[in-house]
Amino acid sequence: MDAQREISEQRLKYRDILYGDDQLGPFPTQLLKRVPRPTSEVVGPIERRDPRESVFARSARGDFGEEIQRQFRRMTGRYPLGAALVDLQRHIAAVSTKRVEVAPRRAPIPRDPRVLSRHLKSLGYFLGADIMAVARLPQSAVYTHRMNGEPIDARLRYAIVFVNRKHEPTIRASNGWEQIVDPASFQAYQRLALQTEVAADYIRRLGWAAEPSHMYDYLTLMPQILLEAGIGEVCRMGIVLNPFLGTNFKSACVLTDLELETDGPVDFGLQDYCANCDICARQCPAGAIARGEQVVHNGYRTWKLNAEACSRFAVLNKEGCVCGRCTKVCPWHRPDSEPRDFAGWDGGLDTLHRSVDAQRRRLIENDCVDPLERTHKWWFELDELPDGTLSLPSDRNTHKVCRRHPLAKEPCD
Ligand code: B12
Ligand code: SF4
Ligand code: SF4
Repeated sequence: MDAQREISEQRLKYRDILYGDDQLGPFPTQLLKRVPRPTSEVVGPIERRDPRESVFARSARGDFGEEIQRQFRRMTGRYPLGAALVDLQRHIAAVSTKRVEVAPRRAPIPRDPRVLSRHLKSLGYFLGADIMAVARLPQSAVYTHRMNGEPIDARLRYAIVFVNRKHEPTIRASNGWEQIVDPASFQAYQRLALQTEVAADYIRRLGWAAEPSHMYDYLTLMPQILLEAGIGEVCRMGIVLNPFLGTNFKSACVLTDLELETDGPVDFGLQDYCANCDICARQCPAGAIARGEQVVHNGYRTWKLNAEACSRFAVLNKEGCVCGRCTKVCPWHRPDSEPRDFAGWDGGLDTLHRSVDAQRRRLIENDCVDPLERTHKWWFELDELPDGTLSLPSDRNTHKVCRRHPLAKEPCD
């Protein structure tokens, strides 16, 4: 059978899902308003970054002193569930070093970029992702080096983006800075690593170059890619907020030179929303989130996070493991954001903003304490000591943090 006839036959076979417009994943991302450029203004060249200069790498290196270095090294493993997740990480890292070669001959599949994008997004949903999107890869989002010092060549043109929600009932039941927070992130990171490793392996078998970029081997800085792929807009926290998930997600991507259709950036009015809201900034126990206006940083306008203050709190917090209080209290993180809540949604921003405003009122009325906190808490509070002994957590922060007003000197409850 000649290649052309084979492709026409495939077109007949897959016409419904791959050639149509049906929604592919659980959320109606196809209804979001697409715009030519991200809503974050770029005013100058964006320099590529080196992950070895991030606050995490610097904490591990000891740039912020011995205490931070020591606490950073045992951060996630201080809690037995975190330690179990860290154990699995070694196996995932071993998988990620074993990459198959790109097949010498390209597979007899349609070459239509739209069909291929729909195919690869469907693959992502099959592997368990919550949202999939495709972006033209901004070269400035590719790190200069891997963590091991190897220089990265930024030649691949597309990024297939994988988004995994952090386990919603758990995040809802936590106050944002307790022991479960980092395990909730690690659980999402591990799923993402497996999804992107499998997808990249598959694309190589089809005959195209593909490189996964995930927590165990980042090639890219994710937020700019998330913006270009239309996963969301940059919020006051300085990271990307998705209209369905808020910031309660983790992400990874597969870089490829397979010609794909891209999704494009979105605008759902977040720049104005965040300009008139500062709940995350007021609720950040480290005072790390900007309360004022956007500033220019590395060639773009953004609300600049005090990364050192955030990381310091996350590492030294004795009453929890890392922190995600900002994610937890943002009104875009709301109870009516399950896929079923968007079943009849027509893409109208009024409906979307009404549900966010309702959550904002609930938060303000309850002083940002979710009624489900405590009642839905399923995890045990335990500390794992370096010799493996488990004990009830006894360490306390030097000043007890108030759950309602984290920046206050004394707790009110
Ligand atoms: C190091 C790191 C941190 C550090 C330092 C971050 C920093 N700003 O320097 C600390 C400890 C503070 C941190 C905290 C958190 N992080 Co973090 N972090 C990372 C990591 C591993 C590397 C980022 C990095 O290299 N930063 C150093 C330099 C490059 O930072 P920067 O120049 O200031 O750029 C920052 C922003 O301006 C923005 N950005 C970058 N380029 C561009 C370009 C444009 C045009 C714009 C508008 C913005 C933008 O992204 C950077 C975010 O760190 C990334 C993973 C990744 N590969 O992207 C996750 C990542 C950014 N973190 C993430 C999350 C969710 C968190 C937390 C909520 C923790 C949690 N519990 O889950 C908090 C949120 C804090 C906050 N309000 O932002 C997610 C964000 C996803 C999203 N929604 O966009 C990421 C992408 C992880 C992932 N795989 O999904 N993190
Ligand atoms: S993760 Fe915690 S410390 Fe960091 S910015 Fe968010 S609320 Fe603040
Ligand atoms: S809490 Fe308010 S200011 Fe902060 S990211 Fe959410 S909407 Fe924006």
